[in-house]
Amino acid sequence: MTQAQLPDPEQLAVRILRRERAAVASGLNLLDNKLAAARQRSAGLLAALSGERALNDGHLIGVTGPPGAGKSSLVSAMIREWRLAGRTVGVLAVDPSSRPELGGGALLGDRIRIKNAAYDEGLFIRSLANRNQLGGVATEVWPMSWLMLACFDIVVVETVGVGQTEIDIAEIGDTICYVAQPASGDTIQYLKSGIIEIPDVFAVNKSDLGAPAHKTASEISRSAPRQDRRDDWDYPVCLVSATMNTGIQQLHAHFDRHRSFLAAAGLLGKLRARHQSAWVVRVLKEEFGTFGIELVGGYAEIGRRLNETSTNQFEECERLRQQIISRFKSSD
Ligand SMILES: Nc1nc2c(ncn2[C@@H]2O[C@H](COP(=O)(O)OP(=O)(O)OP(=O)(O)O)[C@@H](O)[C@H]2O)c(=O)[nH]1
Ligand SMILES: [Mg+2]
Repeated sequence: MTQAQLPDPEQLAVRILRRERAAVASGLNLLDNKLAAARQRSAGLLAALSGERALNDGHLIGVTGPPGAGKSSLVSAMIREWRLAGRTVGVLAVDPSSRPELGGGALLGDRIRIKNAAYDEGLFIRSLANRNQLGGVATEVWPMSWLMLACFDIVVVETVGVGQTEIDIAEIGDTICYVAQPASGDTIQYLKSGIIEIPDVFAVNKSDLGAPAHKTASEISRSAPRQDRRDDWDYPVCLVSATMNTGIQQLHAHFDRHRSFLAAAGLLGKLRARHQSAWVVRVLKEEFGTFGIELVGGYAEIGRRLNETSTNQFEECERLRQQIISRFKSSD
């Protein structure tokens, strides 16, 4: 794509804020484009979308958990409920299952179940297959979430797995929901060994299975409080069934309550700013390594520049990239 074919960031931002489907899709494609000219425009687009709204509105929810726990099924049940309540929803499915027995992707199955997905103006789903880089969530997921946050009430990022992916998703979402599989001791083991940080909300799915689900829920309730509490949040454990469509409203009430908790404690803006800085550092480190970071004065200097309130962090990131590149060149 030549520079002339790339969309104008200001115009695109206006259309994205109006939630025009084609504009949202084209914005996401732009953020996914790694060419130099596209990077500049991406930064411009994100800056145009980052206003007060992006810092304080919307709700970015990370849904994670082991393979097969029912994350995709649960996300589709949640979508139905949110849409019934008149809330708009954007979804980024980072690692939709490509298990062949599911016909090439659980999300595709969900799309069939959500029959009106393509016609529903209040719903946008983008799947990002194979974006679990080195076991972590790819860097483009944060700017993509940010774009969606500018135009949808709720943005869900679904990722599979525990370990690195779980840590990464914790650096993206305002609220992290961990979907647990009944009768699997994994969650408890991960919690006890500190492999996973405590998610904000636990959803024990498949409650229709009865006793195993109840047992897992009470085991998690007993284990979670052993962790060091970071704050006054109560880390609820919620029994749900994606297929029977039960417990979804309660789960949503916990999400809303967590968001209110963050906002009332003045933590929401801080959390997002922290996630944004972590992303900038990660992008620069991934591209240039520690040597590149040193070329612009090291982590402390980058942190200082990002904290200057007058700068937009996406644009500052692009300026830092350019500086590193030119210093690399002059050190030849
Ligand atoms: N009994 C029961 N089965 C469920 C429920 N939710 C999902 N399942 C089943 O569990 C399996 C996995 O569901 P998915 O939604 O694909 O799970 P996932 O966590 O997204 O899986 P991956 O994307 O592969 O990690 C499917 O066979 C679903 O039909 C539930 O509430 N009850
Ligand atoms: Mg899935």
